[in-house]
Amino acid sequence: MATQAAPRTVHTVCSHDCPDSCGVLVTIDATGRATRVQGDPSHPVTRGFLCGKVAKYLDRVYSPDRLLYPMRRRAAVPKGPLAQGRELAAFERISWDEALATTATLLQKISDEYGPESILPYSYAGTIGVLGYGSMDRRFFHRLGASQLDRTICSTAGGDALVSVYGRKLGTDTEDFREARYIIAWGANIHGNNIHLWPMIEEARRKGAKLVVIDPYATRTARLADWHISIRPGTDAALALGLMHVLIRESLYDREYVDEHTHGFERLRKRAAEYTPECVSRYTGISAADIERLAREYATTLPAVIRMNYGIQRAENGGTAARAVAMLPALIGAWKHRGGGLQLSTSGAFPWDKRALERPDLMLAGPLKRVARAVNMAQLGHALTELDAPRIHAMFVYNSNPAAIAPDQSQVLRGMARPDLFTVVHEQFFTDTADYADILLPATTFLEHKDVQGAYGHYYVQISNQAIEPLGEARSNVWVFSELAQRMGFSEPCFRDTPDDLIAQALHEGGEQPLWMEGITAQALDDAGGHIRLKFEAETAGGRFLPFAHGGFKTPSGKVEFYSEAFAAQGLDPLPGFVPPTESRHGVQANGDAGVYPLEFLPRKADNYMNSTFANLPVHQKMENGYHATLEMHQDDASQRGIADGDLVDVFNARGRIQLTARISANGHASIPAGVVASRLSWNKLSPGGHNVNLLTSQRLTDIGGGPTFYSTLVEVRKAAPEAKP
Ligand SMILES: Nc1nc2c(c(=O)[nH]1)N[C@H]1C(S)=C(S)[C@@H](COP(=O)(O)OP(=O)(O)OC[C@H]3O[C@@H](n4cnc5c(=O)[nH]c(N)nc54)[C@H](O)[C@@H]3O)O[C@H]1N2
Ligand SMILES: Nc1nc2c(c(=O)[nH]1)N[C@H]1C(S)=C(S)[C@@H](COP(=O)(O)OP(=O)(O)OC[C@H]3O[C@@H](n4cnc5c(=O)[nH]c(N)nc54)[C@H](O)[C@@H]3O)O[C@H]1N2
Ligand code: SF4
Ligand SMILES: [Mo]
Repeated sequence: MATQAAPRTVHTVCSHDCPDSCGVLVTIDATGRATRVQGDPSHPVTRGFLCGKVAKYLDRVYSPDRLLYPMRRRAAVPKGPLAQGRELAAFERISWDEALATTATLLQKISDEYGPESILPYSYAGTIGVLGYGSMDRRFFHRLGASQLDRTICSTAGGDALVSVYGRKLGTDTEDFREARYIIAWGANIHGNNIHLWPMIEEARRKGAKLVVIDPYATRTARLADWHISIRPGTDAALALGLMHVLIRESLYDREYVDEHTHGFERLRKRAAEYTPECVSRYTGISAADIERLAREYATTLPAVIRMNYGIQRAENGGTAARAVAMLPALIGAWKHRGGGLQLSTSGAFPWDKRALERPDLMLAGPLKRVARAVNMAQLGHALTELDAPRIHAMFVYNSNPAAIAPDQSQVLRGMARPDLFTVVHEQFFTDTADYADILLPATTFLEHKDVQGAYGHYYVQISNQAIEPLGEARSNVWVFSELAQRMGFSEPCFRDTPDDLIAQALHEGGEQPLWMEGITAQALDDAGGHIRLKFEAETAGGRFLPFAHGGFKTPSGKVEFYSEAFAAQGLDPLPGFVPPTESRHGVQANGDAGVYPLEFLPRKADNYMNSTFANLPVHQKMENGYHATLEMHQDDASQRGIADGDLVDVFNARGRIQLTARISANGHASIPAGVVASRLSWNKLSPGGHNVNLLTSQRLTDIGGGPTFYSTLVEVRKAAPEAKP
């Protein structure tokens, strides 16, 4: 990158795992240093502002704690937690040449000895840039014949549920929320996790719209809403069925839309008939009158839109819950109106050329000569300690911090501590996972590499340019896997593709571009100043996008599927129904645990971190101040246990015990209802006792999509014995 006249501004895209995918303008000074980040004012969703986390991004990019060169674990140092600031002593600096050569040699040896499937890639969405998330890395592991990773950790329960009903992951346009008159935020922490939707909602409210929040926890969004419905965790399917019951009983549904566009209404009607408001009230803790009122308001205040987010699908029955909620807009014909419908994810609108980027065909060209087995990332503990045929002997971690974010942490860490496991970690910081690395590689941030990006919360394609030179010897994901492939002797030309080549491939440049992507090229993105809206014009009059106003379902029946023949064929319930999570107050009979561990635990995300990202940075810690290592409890639960605000408490179940400080909301302002306790995700090494909330979560999977069940966790809490105080 030649130094240009300064100061100058470079268009980048925030690549953190957030629906908003903000356009970020970076100001660069004469020395090539970034001096300012700012939301792109010309981006219709970013609208010139960034969230608090990324407004402080330069503190992260230029943090003194960045990993700046490759390292190798010193021979005598066992794998395991290292105190923050002391990590360097456990490693010795090596060159990239040596790091790559050692990695290639060991992966080859392990592949020869145990078969390539004994190698496990572990990555998620540290970056959601199209190249950084999955391109050269996938090619590499496909050619190697490594186990495939089933990337379930976040959204597969809800995603598969949405697809089972509509056949695709599309939703109401974020910008059209302005036109709504009734907005339900359902398991959606908009202020914490999706802030760029808020101005659209505010605009709608200024025109008289009502905002309803359905969340067990009183988020900032809930406190600012017109109506906060505090639902018991894991009971959303029951509520959705209760609403259907009222809508159908009172003929508030849209007969025309239902007749023309849906499949299985009569069977759904019978099912919903079982869910009277009284019975649903017993499950959800919401009064029958409120359930009726919500149904009536929702069906009669059009356009009505639901912002469903992933909060509801982190329960054991979360797939069915998302399915049931997703059916509501079809029942009332909400999709017909601009500003009506539902948004869970918009990611299905971006037709990237995934086959070209990921090259799954390379599995057949490699030593395996077949499709490799898939390992569920939500059961990493099991994979590293119990999986056989073959056993996992090497793990390559990038874009993820599994030691902190994966459930059932004690088993995960036991696996990661195995001396016979060869672990490579490509990271920006000394995370909890880096503490277990044999080889540690420094990674770039989105300011330091080029990428292209879509979004799961809007409909713009964006180009993210390289704004600054990589810090130290940091290198991008694309670079690392391209170099490694060459050291492994993979001769296919695709391993030499540059980021620009990959971007062109992602956009189908030089071939026939699919509908919605026509004319969107790297050059066009540059010319447009960084972002281009997907080309919906071909399908819609006036350029507004109403995804399901007139059909467009990609289900087997070609309709909205209230009843799923595909589920029936798999032996699953073809209709939505309420099955209480094993670990929940209604699951008592199912496992007997609720007597011992009576409190429902929500191990939530921090408003000022991004999963575990940012947790180590002082500015972000300061913003999160007051919540770090706390357990939010209702006064009643605290009093019953003799616990006062500020007391140190043990939070435990059969999987482990962590110590937190009780944070008891004053009466009337409870953040959480009685029977539910909540805490937030952070790094283990920054948590008292060295473990975060995931020590308590289980590897049980969701009913649909094989996702984790973080929000179906039972615990008990007691005042910590004085001698246990750290
Ligand atoms: N600041 C910040 N922003 C983020 C993230 C972050 O960690 N911090 N993470 C990013 C990621 S990876 C994702 S996937 C998105 C997710 O964004 P969201 O989908 O909003 O995810 P969550 O925060 O898990 O859950 C949202 C809300 O659901 C509530 N909830 C929990 N259980 C239930 C339930 O049973 N029923 C109902 N109705 N509500 C329930 C929680 O209390 C929470 O307030 O956010 C992204 N944005
Ligand atoms: N208890 C509990 N657990 C949870 C959740 C919860 O709500 N509660 N949320 C779950 C959800 S929704 C998700 S999505 C997962 C998220 O889990 P992860 O995807 O592991 O997310 P992060 O914790 O943000 O860790 C991402 C890491 O990637 C690194 N990184 C960023 N960019 C790059 C890059 O370009 N290259 C490389 N090599 N590394 C990079 C960052 O430094 C960071 O350490 O956590 C899950 N775990
Ligand atoms: S984390 Fe989300 S809201 Fe914050 S800058 Fe990135 S995309 Fe925007
Ligand atoms: Mo996520």
